[in-house]
Amino acid sequence: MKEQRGKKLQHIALVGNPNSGKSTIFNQLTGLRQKTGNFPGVTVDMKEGHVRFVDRQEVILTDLPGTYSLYPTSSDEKIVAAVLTNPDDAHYPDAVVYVADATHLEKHLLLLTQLLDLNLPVLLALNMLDTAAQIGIKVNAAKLSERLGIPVVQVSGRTGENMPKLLAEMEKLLAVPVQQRKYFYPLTETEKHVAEAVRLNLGISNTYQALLVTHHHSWLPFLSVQHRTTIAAIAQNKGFASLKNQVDETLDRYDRFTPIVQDAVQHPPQFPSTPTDRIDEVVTHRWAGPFLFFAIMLLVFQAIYDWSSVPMDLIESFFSGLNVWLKATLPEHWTTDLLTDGILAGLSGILVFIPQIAILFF
Ligand SMILES: Nc1nc2c(ncn2[C@@H]2O[C@H](COP(=O)(O)OP(=O)(O)OP(=O)(O)O)[C@@H](O)[C@H]2O)c(=O)[nH]1
Ligand SMILES: [Mg+2]
Repeated sequence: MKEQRGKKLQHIALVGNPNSGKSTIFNQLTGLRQKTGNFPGVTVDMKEGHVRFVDRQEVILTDLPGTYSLYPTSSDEKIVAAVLTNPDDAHYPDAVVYVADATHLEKHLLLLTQLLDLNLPVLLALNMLDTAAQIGIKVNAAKLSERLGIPVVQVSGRTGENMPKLLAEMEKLLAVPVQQRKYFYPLTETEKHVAEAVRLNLGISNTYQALLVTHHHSWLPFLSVQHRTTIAAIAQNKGFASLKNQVDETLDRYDRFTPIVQDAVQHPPQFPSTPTDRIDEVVTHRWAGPFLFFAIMLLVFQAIYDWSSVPMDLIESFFSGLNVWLKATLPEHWTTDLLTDGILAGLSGILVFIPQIAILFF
């Protein structure tokens, strides 16, 4: 970690769902060129940059991979869960900027509510302000801020709108210590028992953090073998069903934040659907969806097993032609046999599968 006049620099992390615009905002704030892209999973590792506030205080900004919740399903999502459940991690943030897509807010707040329960200092950056304005979506930031109990800033990573305001809020966030919040998701009795036991055993300060550590004890990299054994014993002893609890917790969180979003977001009377929405309407339709799925599968099989035979036959006939020509041209010798029946035949046997593999990858 870099030091400033002998003082450790504070860390602010950009957290949010995939494709919410974290890397775009990271680039705006740091002046760096982190890769961005209009599909999930563009950032699969952490990237750090430096940001200087108006009072010249410097902080480290971390661009984390996108994740839908702290219940990860892929290795890049696990990075986020592993950092945020371990205050001793070198990347553990002093504050979090939660980036959400203002045009799809109803899908973006699950992870934020988990961060609230970890009692992290967090502010909500409502991104894509430009698109929201274009399609007539208005978000009442003051209402959202009041209901969630955190600062809310409306920004556009693409146009750079309100970036100075975001910087000012980030600075304030670091300056004011966060009070112990009321849990957004009140744990069930079993969860409380398990989490409290794990919390006391491992010396964790936050109950929700202890619950997450319990859920993920089998893979969290910072846990010792002894800790894993202890947690597994506690979970088994209290009849803790990890997967079921994760599902129930997620549904409960949705039930709690959906009314907040509905209250704060105003859609235009005739909500114009985006191209993605129109595609979704067809491909996820009750009848058309399965039909399309089987049609695409059929197309894939047809392409792999039938259409690919054309380039395969071409490759085969090219090599057999070459083989015949070489045998007729070269003198009869074991090196000719090695070249024709050994090397060329072997190559042909491998290359003949390239069309099928290429189609499969496509
Ligand atoms: N219209 C609009 N598009 C934006 C804005 N911010 C980001 N985008 C676009 O949204 C897409 C995703 O942006 P990224 O910055 O790669 O998103 P990310 O959150 O880093 O995504 P992951 O790395 O996959 O988690 C890109 O095509 C951006 O150009 C914005 O304010 N307005
Ligand atoms: Mg990214």
